[in-house]
Amino acid sequence: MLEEKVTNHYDASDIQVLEGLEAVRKRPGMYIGTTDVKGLHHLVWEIVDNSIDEALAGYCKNIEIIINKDNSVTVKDDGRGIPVEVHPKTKLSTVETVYTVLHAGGKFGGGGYKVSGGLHGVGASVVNALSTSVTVTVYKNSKIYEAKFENGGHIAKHLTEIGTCDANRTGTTVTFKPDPEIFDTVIFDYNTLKVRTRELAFLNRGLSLTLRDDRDNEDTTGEHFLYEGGISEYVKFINNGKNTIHDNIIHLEGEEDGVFFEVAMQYNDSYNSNIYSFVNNINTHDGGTHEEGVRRALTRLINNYARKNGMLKEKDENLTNDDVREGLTMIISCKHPNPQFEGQTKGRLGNSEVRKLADNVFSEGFERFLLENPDEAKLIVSKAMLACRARNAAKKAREITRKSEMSNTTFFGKLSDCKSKDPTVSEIFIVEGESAGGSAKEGRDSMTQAILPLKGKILNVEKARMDKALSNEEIKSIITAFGTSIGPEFDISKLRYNKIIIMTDADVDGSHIRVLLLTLFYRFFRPIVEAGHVYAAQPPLFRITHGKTRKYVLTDEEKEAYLNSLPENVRSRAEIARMKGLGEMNADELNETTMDINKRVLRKITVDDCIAADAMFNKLMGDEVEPRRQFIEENAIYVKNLDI
Ligand code: 1YM
Repeated sequence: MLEEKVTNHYDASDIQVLEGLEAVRKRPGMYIGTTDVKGLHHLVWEIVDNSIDEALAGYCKNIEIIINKDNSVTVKDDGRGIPVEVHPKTKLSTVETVYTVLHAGGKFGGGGYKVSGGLHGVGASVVNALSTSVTVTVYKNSKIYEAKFENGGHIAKHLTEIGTCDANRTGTTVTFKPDPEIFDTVIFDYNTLKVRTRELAFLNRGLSLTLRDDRDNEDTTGEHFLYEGGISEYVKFINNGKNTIHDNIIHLEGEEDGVFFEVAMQYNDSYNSNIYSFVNNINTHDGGTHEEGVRRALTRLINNYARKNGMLKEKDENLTNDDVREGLTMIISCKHPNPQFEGQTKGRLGNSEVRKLADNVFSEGFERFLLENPDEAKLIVSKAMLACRARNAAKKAREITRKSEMSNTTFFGKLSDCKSKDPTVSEIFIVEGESAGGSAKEGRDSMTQAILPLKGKILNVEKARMDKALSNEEIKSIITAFGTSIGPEFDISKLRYNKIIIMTDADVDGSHIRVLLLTLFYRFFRPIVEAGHVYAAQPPLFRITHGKTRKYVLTDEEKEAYLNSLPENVRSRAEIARMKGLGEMNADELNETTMDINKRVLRKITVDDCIAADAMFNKLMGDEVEPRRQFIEENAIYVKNLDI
């Protein structure tokens, strides 16, 4: 009788549970954003977030993430272990409740708050809903407990004691296998997991995170990430390989009413800034009050210092936010019990009290730094003053650019524009070399295709300020052709082409030019890249002729595959020519292989992770030659998404 009652109860709660999880399966996007590869990796972070919460509460020191042979993922922590007692409302164990009831999580913990990112505690049940199997093991009270779920969250095994363990062993281990019916792909990418795992280690100092890939080799111990210096070490990591203008990284922190705020910074001698901010370990890519507080204080303090020490005279204009951030690498991290995320992508912190906290903590600490380190202070201020001068010079240069743009057409340089003035159908080919430019001009559809030949290598903007870039002829013609202007006047709505297509040779030189162009776009036209307007053309590497048939292929592999597909007697007589470069192709050939919208292969260039991209651009464009060389030779440009 008693047993029947219990069973009945489970049935009832099962139904409720499944309704909740069914909603997640019906609209996964609402819970994890997307069901592409990004959404897939999101599942890992939902589980890891629970471990990080446990670490932030002070109970967990080690977290391990393992990609298993079958592409399931295991996350282990040494926290207290998810509570195992029966939950009064659901009559299920708390473990099962957390994994099957939407909006469980924090409510069941009692006291304290969750400060890590994620879905406010609904993460575990969402992961369960989107997995074919989940196993949760809890080590607690000298016992080992296990619960299993299958096919989108159905309880397959209620929480059961399966053994005993040392009294001091506690923790939670979760293994889940994403549902291939939900996700476009269920193959985890090691590097994606690595970048974020490392970031979590930087953002949570003293916490040890280990990542291991068991798919090809079970003997590896994985990679360990543990940073006692926290975000200071993040700054050091980003500045690695750059010339810093002061040795010590400035690290400031403070807390008020349960809100913790910290910032780490160091200037290098480059002209770009790398400022990244986080709230509860989530990247606030659109900034917010924590960033504003720091920015306001930084600009005010540097101006005050410059005036007090006679570096800025009375008649001089104030340094701007942009001036004082040139060459600045900065990480801002805020842990907030009740963050308000704003904006369309929820990438902005809105809590107004944080502005003041950030300003106070930063101004107090940074003022002390300036006073105690006068040599470094002068270097920092001088750099901002140089930036100010360059900004004014660039403004003049842009004005000249705009004037000549309006007054004559010669300013378009060597641009052969298309006839259409409709940006939605127009495209521009940026072509390496004038001879290739000639063939491209002949082979194009002049209605919609514009050609801009580049004379030689364009300036490396990673190493040049905007004023210098603006005096470079190639860059000037690109800016004019695009129509968007750059810097403060940049306006993407004025973009004159829907597709910007980089057309370079399939050799080392071509790759180099392509990287220089990508750097230019990334630094000066980032919204254009983000909006998906930039492509790389893929000129063929081989021409295979047999009889009257001509076939162009892009890679050695394709060549082999194509030859193997031919009957033996045809294959033996096929002629294979290696295409020497764009300049060697005649107009028809170029049109057929690279420009004709029905036949060509384009690769879309994206910047989906600014931090990763920046690290790569620095490797490519920074002072160290060897990694650059190696990269260019491997020719693996930051391009993906085949678009035919
Ligand atoms: C590998 C995933 O989930 N660890 C984890 C989760 C919890 C706790 C400890 C925990 C929290 C609390 C008390 C509390 C969770 N507990 C809950 C709930 N790792 C992983 N480690 N005791 C243990 O918040 O008070 C949800 S998550 F709701 F049951 F308390």
